[in-house]
Amino acid sequence: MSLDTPISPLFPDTNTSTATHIVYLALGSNLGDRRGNLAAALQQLREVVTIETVSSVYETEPVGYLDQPRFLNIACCGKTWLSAQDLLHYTQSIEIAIGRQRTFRNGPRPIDIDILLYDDVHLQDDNLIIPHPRMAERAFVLAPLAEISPNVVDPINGRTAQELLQHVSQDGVTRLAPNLRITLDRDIQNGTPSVRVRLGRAGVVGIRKSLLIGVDGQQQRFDATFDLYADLGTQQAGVHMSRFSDVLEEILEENAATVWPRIEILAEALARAVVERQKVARAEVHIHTAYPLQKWTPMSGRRTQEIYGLLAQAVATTTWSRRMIGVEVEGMVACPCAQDMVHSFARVRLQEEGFADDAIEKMLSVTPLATHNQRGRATLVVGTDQDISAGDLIALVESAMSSENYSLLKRPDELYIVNKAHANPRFVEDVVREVLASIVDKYRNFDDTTFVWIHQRNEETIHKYDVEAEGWGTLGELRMEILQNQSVEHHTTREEWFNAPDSKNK
Ligand code: PH2
Ligand code: MG
Ligand code: MG
Repeated sequence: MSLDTPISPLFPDTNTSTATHIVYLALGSNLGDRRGNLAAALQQLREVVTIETVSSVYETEPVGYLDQPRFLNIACCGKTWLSAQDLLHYTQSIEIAIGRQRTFRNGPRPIDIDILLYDDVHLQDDNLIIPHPRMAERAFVLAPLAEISPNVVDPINGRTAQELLQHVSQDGVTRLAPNLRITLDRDIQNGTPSVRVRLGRAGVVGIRKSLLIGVDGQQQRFDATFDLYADLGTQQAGVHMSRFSDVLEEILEENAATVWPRIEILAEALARAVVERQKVARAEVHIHTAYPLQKWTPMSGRRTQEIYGLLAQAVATTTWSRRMIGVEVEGMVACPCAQDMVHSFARVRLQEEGFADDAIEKMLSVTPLATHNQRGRATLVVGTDQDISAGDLIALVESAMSSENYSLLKRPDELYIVNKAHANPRFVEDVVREVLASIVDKYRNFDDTTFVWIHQRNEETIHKYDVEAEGWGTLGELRMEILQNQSVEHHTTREEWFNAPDSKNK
């Protein structure tokens, strides 16, 4: 593909840039669900033809063999990369898939797909003649064709579709509808609910998409999960659930040429688009994805892929929007309390064994002392307009643990991290405090309104329960406590931060 060909972040392998042949097709159906059959045929054609225009739907009296139901006929045009013969084979496979039994010429059929024109090719193969040999005499072909392309020329006789149409009788050909959809007379979601009360969040959760994120040369494919919510006022029965996926599809496609640089910017754009499309006062979007990083094991220097979590959250209203970026990190945490008891116990035992006090102190200072260990799971979220590196956040959380952990460890690596963890015992609260202090230290130039939330759960080994600690606030509040030593009674919560446009850090 040439460099200036936009590569879709959603569909990087589509053939659209090689679809160069212009084709005109006629479709007809007079058995079963005629609209459904035509729609199914178009849907399958889209696999090989970039369909550009589809005509209105015409209801037509049968031509040729008369004792059969009326047809629905449409015409469409588009571009394909297939040869005429390959396209014929493909249309025949669609006809079979949609249930056409070979009956007799001009007989009834659930679907018939005819190639009318292929570039300005003249073709006289045994199985395929282009232009379609009977198109010039058939109003059920010419009416829809002239509608979408009045000036397209039949290369045999040099006449346009419009001219050809004027030379045939249009009796028995009626334009039925602008498209295959039937008009739905009600829109339940737009109705008023019987209980009038605001619902803060209604939406779709767990939409999955594989997409490219990153700047030039640093793009990475992510399998992301999206949750999209709208704030539902008192007057509307329901959100339009399908519009959420529409918005997602559109936003991702709209930026086909650029690729989203950062996941939280995508979340913010989605939240804005939901507000607009759902016509609501407020929308919220969450994105979650695994985030693989390449690491080296500490002693053996082996390459290992470690999986972290990457998340983004955004809120938008009609006038403002803001976003957060977050990471999920696992690490190893060694308990300082049990280690201290082991320390006292070891001193007593060494005394009982007759060692001198100064020898005991020396031994205790060089020997790693046992304690119970847990696997800590941290989530850190930062709300800011600044460009912030997820890798930095991961490193910051990882170094707040007693030790990082790895999916690949050779024996010398194991010894290294066990020693490292036992030299850095931490309570779950210590890890959380350490993260807050590191954030304050690292992001000195960030505005006071920057938001931080850190949560850690330790999966305890000596208990049947887990332990948790959580801290949050604006950088302003955290700085007051950590740097100024002044206690701040109330720390801004995530909800408050997402609802306070006045403190928005612009
Ligand atoms: N197709 C035929 C024969 N006759 N008549 C109408 N009205 N519409 C058709 O699509 C049609 C037909 C053979 O393919
Ligand atoms: Mg036909
Ligand atoms: Mg046919």
